[in-house]
Amino acid sequence: MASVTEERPSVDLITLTRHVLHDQMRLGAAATGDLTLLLTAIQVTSKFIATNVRKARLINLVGLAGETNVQGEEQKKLDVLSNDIMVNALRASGKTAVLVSEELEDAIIIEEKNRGKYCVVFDPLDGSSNIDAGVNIGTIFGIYGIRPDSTGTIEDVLRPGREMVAAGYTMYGSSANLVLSTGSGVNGYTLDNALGEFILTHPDIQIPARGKIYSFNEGNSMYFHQPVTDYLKSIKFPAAPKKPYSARYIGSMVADVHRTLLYGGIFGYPDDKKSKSGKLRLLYEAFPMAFLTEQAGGIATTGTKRILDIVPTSIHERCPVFLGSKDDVQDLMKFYQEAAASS
Ligand code: AHM
Ligand code: MG
Repeated sequence: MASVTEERPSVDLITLTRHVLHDQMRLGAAATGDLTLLLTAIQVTSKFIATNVRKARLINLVGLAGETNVQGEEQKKLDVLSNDIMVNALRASGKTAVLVSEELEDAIIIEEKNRGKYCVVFDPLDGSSNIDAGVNIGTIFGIYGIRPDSTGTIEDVLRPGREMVAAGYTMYGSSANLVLSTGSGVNGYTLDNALGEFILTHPDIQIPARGKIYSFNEGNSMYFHQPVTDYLKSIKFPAAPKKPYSARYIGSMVADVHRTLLYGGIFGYPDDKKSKSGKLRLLYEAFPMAFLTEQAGGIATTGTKRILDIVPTSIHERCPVFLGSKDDVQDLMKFYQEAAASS
């Protein structure tokens, strides 16, 4: 028979706010509490978006923006609504100076009265092609501090990803999972709907050094460059006694990266003969995911260079992405090195 203590629910829940506060207190006087407050604003937006994702089908949130409902009110597509939720909450937090969203062509420079010292780059609802099918989607975000003496300009976000002070995502699936790094490891939190709090459920996430899963959109195979084609062949037709890798591809970066962080393996969205920089956006997709991957002990590369070292030249630029387990990504990189050596 199980003992009473084994059956007791946990009575010491670590909430995201408590965990971040503790993390920031370690910095002593250097921590003003501003980042904690900003992260609090972000987790509130995640709860709000999670609620809307869950009831989307019921309240006509799916479908195209610009449609009108029977009352003649304009319907907002979930990704447009999520963008509005984030912009409003981040502006109102008083902690931001510059916002970059996948949904907005231009960066938002926050007016003086609401201005803080952080810049947030985000994709409010990534994987939107999956919304109508009820497949996992997510919010991705990265945070920079503004440069000394800056009051907030676009230059504050045109900086390498390694200069981010925090990055994370929230995945909206069977539960909402927020995964965050403030630069000292990666932690995962699950939204307890009854409490309305994100609870620490995945402390100190470490990517296994090698996995057994590859995650690429192989529908693009005819466009892939040779190193990618050769690498994929090597994991699908390995020399005995090695076994072939399993394929898993959801088409939602947040879900594919989440699985990669937990189970290991490699996720890739390469550049190819059709898309010379790939598909994924550098600032608010590749950088935050590369930041988390490195913090979890993995590697994130374009195939030839570290993603976090890229200096962006525009806010919506794209970049090739390969990330995941150290050994798997290194194997992929060897194909690029061999191709460079023989050319
Ligand atoms: P989006 O920002 O328009 O949603 O596109 C990004 C998404 C990623 O979540 C995912 O990794 C990728 O696009 C999937 O692309 P594809 O459908 O070409 O495989
Ligand atoms: Mg996106």
